[in-house]
Amino acid sequence: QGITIIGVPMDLGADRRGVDMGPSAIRYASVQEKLTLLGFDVKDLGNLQVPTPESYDVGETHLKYLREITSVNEELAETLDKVVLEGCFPLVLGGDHSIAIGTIAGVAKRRKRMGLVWFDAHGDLNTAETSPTGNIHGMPLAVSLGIGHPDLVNLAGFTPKVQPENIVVIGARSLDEGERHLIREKGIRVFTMHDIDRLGMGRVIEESIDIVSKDTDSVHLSLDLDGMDPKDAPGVGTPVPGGISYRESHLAMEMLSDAGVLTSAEFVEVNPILDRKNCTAQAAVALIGSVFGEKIL
Ligand code: DIR
Ligand code: MN
Ligand code: MN
Ligand code: MN
Repeated sequence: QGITIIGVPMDLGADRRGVDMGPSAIRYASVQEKLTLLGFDVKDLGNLQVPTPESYDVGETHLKYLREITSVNEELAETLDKVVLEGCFPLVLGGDHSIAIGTIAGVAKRRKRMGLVWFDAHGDLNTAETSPTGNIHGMPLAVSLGIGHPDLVNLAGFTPKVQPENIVVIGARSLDEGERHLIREKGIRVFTMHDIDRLGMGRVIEESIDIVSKDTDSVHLSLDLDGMDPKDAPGVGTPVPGGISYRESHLAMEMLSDAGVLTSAEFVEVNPILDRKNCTAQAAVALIGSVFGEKIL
């Protein structure tokens, strides 16, 4: 099968600079070599063009860089729609998590019903009204549910992109008040770190696979590296202690791979400036290997 890589060097959606270098860091960690060795036909489209913050005004402080983030996401959605039409597996490299708005719009466009695995320390369920920061990287899951600024919600000409019952959030340990409300209101299945501690990652993923594959025709994995424990993935803008371990993350990817349900994936929030010898990008590439069937034996 073919895999198409797209880099999105976006750092307008978060406060810490340097996440725009994430796609390079992941490429330097040999993502293409790994996938080629696993037997895939890999095509790398390079990076989308992303405006530098120095050249633009931040705009409204409760939706920072809304215009620029919207236009990059529009282009990303169009690009991914083509990749899906070609029958290739889209692998998106970020960039901050605001790019999930375009990724999900692009991969959901031709699908009737998509499942979504959201691996993250955060809920990314804020709106301009509930966000404590105004950073759009804290909003993409809400936007994909059809909640948020109309320019973001209506991207690619349809809304919502996903239904709450087809979503799982894995690894949550830092939620804002408005996000907790939305989780309860929409009945979104959130496996917090508490659940992972109690049930074990194996059970969590078994239940997750049921949720995202029930009555769906595709499943997208949106993986924020800050879902992992900062000891194993220090190169992220908003690290939160007490996260998913290196092995638990691998088990999750291996089980998703064995289930054969994934149809697209994105790896976001790798920030090489805050990293230790590119180990976060290396962790991302190791996880990508497991997603595509790499085995220990
Ligand atoms: C926080 C941080 N909830 C916000 N979100 C992050 O700004 O909305 N998401 N870091 O990955
Ligand atoms: Mn996060
Ligand atoms: Mn984030
Ligand atoms: Mn996130």
